[in-house]
Amino acid sequence: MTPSCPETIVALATAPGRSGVAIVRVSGALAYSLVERICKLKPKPRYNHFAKFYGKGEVLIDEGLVSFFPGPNSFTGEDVAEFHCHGSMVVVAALQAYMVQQGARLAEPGEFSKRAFLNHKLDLTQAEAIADLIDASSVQGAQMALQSLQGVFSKQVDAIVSDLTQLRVYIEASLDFSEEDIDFISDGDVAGRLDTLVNRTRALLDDASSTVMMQQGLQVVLLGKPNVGKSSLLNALLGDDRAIVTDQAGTTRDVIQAKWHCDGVPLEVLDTAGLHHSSDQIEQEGIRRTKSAAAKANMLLVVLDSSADLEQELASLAESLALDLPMLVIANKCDLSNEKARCSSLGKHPLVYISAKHGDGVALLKQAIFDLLGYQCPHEGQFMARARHVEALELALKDLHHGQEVLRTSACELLAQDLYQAQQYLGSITGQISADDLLGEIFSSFCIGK
Ligand SMILES: Nc1nc2c(ncn2[C@@H]2O[C@H](COP(=O)(O)OP(=O)(O)O)[C@@H](O)[C@H]2O)c(=O)[nH]1
Ligand SMILES: [Mg+2]
Repeated sequence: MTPSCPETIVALATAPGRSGVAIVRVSGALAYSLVERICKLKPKPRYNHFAKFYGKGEVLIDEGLVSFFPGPNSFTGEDVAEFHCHGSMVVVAALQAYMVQQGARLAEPGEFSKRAFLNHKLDLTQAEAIADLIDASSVQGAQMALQSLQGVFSKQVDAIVSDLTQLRVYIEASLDFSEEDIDFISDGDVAGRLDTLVNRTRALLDDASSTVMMQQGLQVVLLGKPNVGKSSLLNALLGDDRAIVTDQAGTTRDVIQAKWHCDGVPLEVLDTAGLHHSSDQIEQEGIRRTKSAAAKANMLLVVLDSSADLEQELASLAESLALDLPMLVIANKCDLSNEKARCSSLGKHPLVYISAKHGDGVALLKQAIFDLLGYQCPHEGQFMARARHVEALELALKDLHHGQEVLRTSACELLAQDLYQAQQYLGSITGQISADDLLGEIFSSFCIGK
């Protein structure tokens, strides 16, 4: 076999085990001849033949359906054959063993999708969506993965990449004419086009990161002095008596972990020992654990007593923690301080007045948590993204922001560089951008004549 003609691969496409039907799938140059040999027939493209399946030594293994999909109009883009046999692992093993004897090899995980990507049948996000669809544990997750598989996410990335490419082409071309007395930047509304690109990338990033939060979940830590109502709040969020609540300071000594499904987002909430100066050895260890849990969290819920001086309390807690994490301040026991449950702010942090004991303001708190995390509930047509895509969008956005800065202050060369990098990051999402694409675009859209 030459390297340009990849080996023929074979794998069980259905779940292993006893079942009514099992499907053995083959992809590669030997697919047709394997059908001929095993089924003693010349398959018609995309037709279901009923056939007997013969294995080593022409022994009859099973009977079932066989179909052949000639490349490039197949899932992988290569010749593909599917053998539908009875769902017996003995039959499957015999079929596969015979195919291997005839020159095929067992496929590696994901190899069919990888070939589909390499043969441009799918882009990377679509290939990833197949895995996400298979792994989806909820109807919503499956629907979102299906949207990605149908190219909803890729189309949005491609649309941004296309506009970014046009802007790059314009900037690169204007560099060639930099001696001439033309103001390319203002004539081409470069700043306006760049602002639009930033806004669209940010919107896509918000959408993408929300779906990642939905899949991966987040860790949220309840922090505060003893007796402010952290454990009461945990119980109110869960709607369950998970943690012991008493009016004695130091009731919670260890970190308590609880799963909280907050409108479909799996959050892990950690209730902790109260932060204060203590000479008690057990409490000291509890406080050490509180700090260590806080350092690993995605977000801190700082619980204060609403009758205290909130600013001062927050400052002293923030000082003892010295963490740079998203922080939501909760003024609890609003029933005692005659405050209504409501949203406000404390310095740069959002603030929510609640009564954990009476359950007032818990809905406001949920929304404030989502707002601070930048989480948006899935909308109609919501696609599924992965952490890799979020990272690429963040990096692209960073470069575009840098581009906005250099446009205000200095040369076009630096802007061209930022746009180039942003394009690489965005292109890495779908796996479709290469240097050749840009060259093609430059030559096709400009007739510079030199
Ligand atoms: N009135 C009132 N009491 C509360 C509220 N939240 C908690 N408490 C009381 O405050 C005391 C300490 O609560 P707890 O949840 O154990 O505080 P923690 O030490 O921060 O975990 C208990 O007696 C609770 O019943 C509230 O919203 N209103
Ligand atoms: Mg407690």
